[in-house]
Amino acid sequence: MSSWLWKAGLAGAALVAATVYAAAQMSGHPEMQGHMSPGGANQSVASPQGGEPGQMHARMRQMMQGGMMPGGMHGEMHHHGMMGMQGGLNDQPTMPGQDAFGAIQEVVQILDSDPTTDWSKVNIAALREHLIDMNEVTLHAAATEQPLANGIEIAVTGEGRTALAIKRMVPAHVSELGKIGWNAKTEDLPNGVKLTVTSDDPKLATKLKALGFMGIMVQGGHHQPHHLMIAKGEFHTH
Ligand SMILES: [Cu+2]
Repeated sequence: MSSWLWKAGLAGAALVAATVYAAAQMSGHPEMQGHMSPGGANQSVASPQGGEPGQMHARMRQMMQGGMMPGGMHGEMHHHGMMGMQGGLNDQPTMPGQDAFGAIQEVVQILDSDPTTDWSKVNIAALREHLIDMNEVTLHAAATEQPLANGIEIAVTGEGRTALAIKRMVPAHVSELGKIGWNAKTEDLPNGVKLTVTSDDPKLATKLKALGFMGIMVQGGHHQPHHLMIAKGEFHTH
């Protein structure tokens, strides 16, 4: 169906794209826009040679007119996957710049697209503070690891904000380790904490020594749900 589109040339294709875009807007389904191709929603399925000039124009239109719409990122990423393989010249980057910036951007998009979000409770500043703590603990804390017969003992220390972040995050992580059945504890140090993790299982004891401080800190996968809770104002300690 698209051969006439080619012959119609750039202006014609752009006109079709604009019409389809306008129809999508009027239909009251803004989420369709991210998936729209100039010949209609089915075209990309029926004829996957989507590198036509018209599609480029449709995409640029989306970027200009609808780039900031709620849920728009999903549409953009959908397009990125298709366009990326074709090496489209007008392809747009998806990396937000910094990991913490991207984490906050993702959470704000989730809150934006959730009609039940209570904006009177939302606290993005608290999430930012926690992500700064994570940065301090991940990148700036000193971890002195001491192997034990049945596990590992780690002195985690730092200066100023780093020490505060260690004291907030590492003891909180111990309770998360308890949930996955690991035997962990912390003791206070003047500029951080001493983290001890042990096991009666010799295999796990060997693994603990191999994981070391950061390998142990990433256990549990609880940060993602906790970040959303912090942003929603439903979680005050981490
Ligand atoms: Cu976190």
